[in-house]
Order: sequence, then structure tokens, then C-alpha cells
Amino acid sequence: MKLVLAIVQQKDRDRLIDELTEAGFQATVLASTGGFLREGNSTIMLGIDEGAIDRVLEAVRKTCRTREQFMTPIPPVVEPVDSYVTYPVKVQVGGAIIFVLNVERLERI
Ligand code: 2BA
Repeated sequence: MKLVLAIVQQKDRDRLIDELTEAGFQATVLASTGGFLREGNSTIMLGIDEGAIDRVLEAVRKTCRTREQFMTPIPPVVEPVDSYVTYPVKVQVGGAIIFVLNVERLERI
């Protein structure tokens, strides 16, 4: 058995959950925050059989888009504020970041 953790953009979350649910997967959705942009994203947790990984990846490919976002770096505290000019930086976010972990066992009680 495997545990898939898929970090996706909020805009893609519902379509991905619909796709996974229609395909018969059970999922838990966690609200998460990206460490770099400090913006909300969603982490979807799925316990699946090893043979189902490709179907999950396919659902992610089908529903999660790559988007460009701008972020303005925060000046370091040590610099005098007026000597530091910040410019927005363009970053590409997604489609999705996916971790696949081994699961020793799953119990439903
Ligand atoms: P954030 O940390 O908010 O990162 C958003 C996007 O900013 C990233 O998109 C990446 O393109 C860029 N980025 C991140 N750190 C950067 C840095 N130090 N310098 C320049 N650009 C940087 P994605 O790679 O698609 O990641 C989307 C979200 O997935 C991330 O949001 C984070 O929440 C998660 N993530 C990505 N890689 C991860 C990892 N290795 N471990 C844990 N979470 C990860």
C-alpha cells in the first residue's frame, strides 16, 4: 500500500477531488500553505494500492495546471529600508508536487 501526498493549487483542488472520487478513490484534503509564496494551497492525502499510482497521477495531470505568479521579496531586516528596492519576481507554480510513501498497514476500526 502507498500513501500519496499531492500538493496542489486551490484552483485545481475541486476538479481533482471530483476526478479522484469518480474513479473510486478515497481522499482527505488538508489546508496547507506554500513556504515560498506563503499562500494557501491544498494537500490531498490518498491511501491506495501500489497498482493504482498511475491512475492517480493521470487524474492529477488532467486537472492540475501550471500557473505563473508574482511575489515581492521581503527586504532583509538588517538592510536600511531605503537602500533596498524590491522587484516582483515571477514564479511558476504547479501543476502539482507529489510524494509517494510506503505504508506499513492501514486499519479501519
Ligand atoms: P511554495 O513554497 O509557495 O512555492 C511556490 C512556487 O515557487 C514553487 O512551485 C516554485 O516554482 C517556486 N519556489 C519555491 N521555492 C523557491 C525558491 N527557494 N526559489 C525560487 N522559487 C521557488 P512548485 O514547485 O510547483 O511548488 C508548489 C508548492 O508545493 C510549494 O509552494 C510548496 O507548498 C510545495 N512544495 C514544492 N516542493 C516541495 C518540497 N520539496 N517539499 C515540500 N513541499 C514542496
